[in-house]
Amino acid sequence: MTATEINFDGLIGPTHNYAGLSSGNLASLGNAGAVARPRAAALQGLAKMRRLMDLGVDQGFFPPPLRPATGILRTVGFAGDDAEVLTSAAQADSQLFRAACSASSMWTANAATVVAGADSGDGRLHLVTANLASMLHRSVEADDTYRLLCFVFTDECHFMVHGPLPLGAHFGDEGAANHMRLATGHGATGLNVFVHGKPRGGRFPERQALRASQAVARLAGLTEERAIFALQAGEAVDAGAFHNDVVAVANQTVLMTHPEAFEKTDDLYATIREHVPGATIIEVEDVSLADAVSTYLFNSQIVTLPGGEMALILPAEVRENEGVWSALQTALGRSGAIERVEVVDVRESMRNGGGPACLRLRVPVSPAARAAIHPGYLLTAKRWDQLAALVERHWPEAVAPGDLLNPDLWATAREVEAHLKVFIESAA
Ligand code: SUG
Repeated sequence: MTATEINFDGLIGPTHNYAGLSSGNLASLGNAGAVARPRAAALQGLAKMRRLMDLGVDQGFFPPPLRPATGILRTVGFAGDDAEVLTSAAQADSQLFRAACSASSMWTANAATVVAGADSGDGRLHLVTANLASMLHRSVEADDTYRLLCFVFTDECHFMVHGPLPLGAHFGDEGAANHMRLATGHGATGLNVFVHGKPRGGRFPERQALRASQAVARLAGLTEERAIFALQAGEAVDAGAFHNDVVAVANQTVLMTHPEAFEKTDDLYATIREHVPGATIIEVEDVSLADAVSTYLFNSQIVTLPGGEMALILPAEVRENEGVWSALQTALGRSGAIERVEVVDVRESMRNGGGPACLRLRVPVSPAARAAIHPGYLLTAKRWDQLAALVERHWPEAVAPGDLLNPDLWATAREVEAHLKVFIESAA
């Protein structure tokens, strides 16, 4: 089967802010209370999308759900009109209120786990919505995400969209951030590597439950030879790798990883080599876990370009750390598998612990499946220009913590939602 990959990036919403909501995410905690720049953030994200489009890679986007999310606040007993709900929630429980304001849906690597049609039990692409149960603000995303995915991927001949797993943290599921697919091509059958944590008394929460990964594999109909489950190294989680994509990234036959990313590294490498012909494992040596986390070297995207060569899309923080940059050059030079390196600036997202790879959900599709995707969520150069113009015109320049209580920001968010609806419908 021929297939290509579409990256669906989360468009960063107008309430982007630094609320310090994610335990175990050092950037989120370190920048709590700082002033955020939603317009710059969204434009940085869009510039990354455009860079990929200019490289010939297919690009889509997911709009931000409306925030603050009054629905969740009503569910837990706040009443009145929207302004009353928000004001009383802010007074009664400021953390819950900030959770309802978060623009965290931007990190679409956590929206769902995507299982390719070439691997699934029924030949369709499966998307299992992530429940994001371990962080309050992220769990708010799941229902909106499910609705969105059903809308974008409606055609049941090609797609099967699953709702979020039930039972909360017992089935904590963080989506594609803990899933890697290795295969000789996007359309070839591959090996799905599900990386998970386990409660072991470390410093930080371990967000992905093994049971959740097993459930995702089961729902997608993956057979035993198509799925492997690997435990994340406890040291990596303690160093701030709250998702596997902070310490490892894969594309087709290439796995680029920190040597201390996994608990049973040798077993994992052996399984990959056994199942994926021509597998290349690039261990980047001489980078501490602390530097991997602060630069997000492994939160880069590896993409296949139309000519077949691979490119690495890196955050600017990697280029600025001489030691990490030179370790990367050595590793890339040794393997020869990745021909091109592109540096992108996504600093506003990075300051909340989200690098280039966090901002995108990978969707491998056949030409027929691609044609069945709602066109409003796919980008062309012209539609990218229109989207960037909307951001320039409507997104606030700055959001400080106190601004989350300002009704003007809530009104701006509603206007943005209405403009995006029109933009999406205009493509249909
Ligand atoms: O879940 N940060 C996100 C970052 C997600 C990164 N995603 C991947 N690694 N795939 C998180 O921790 C911070 C929000 C705040 O503190 O305001 C936040 O949610």
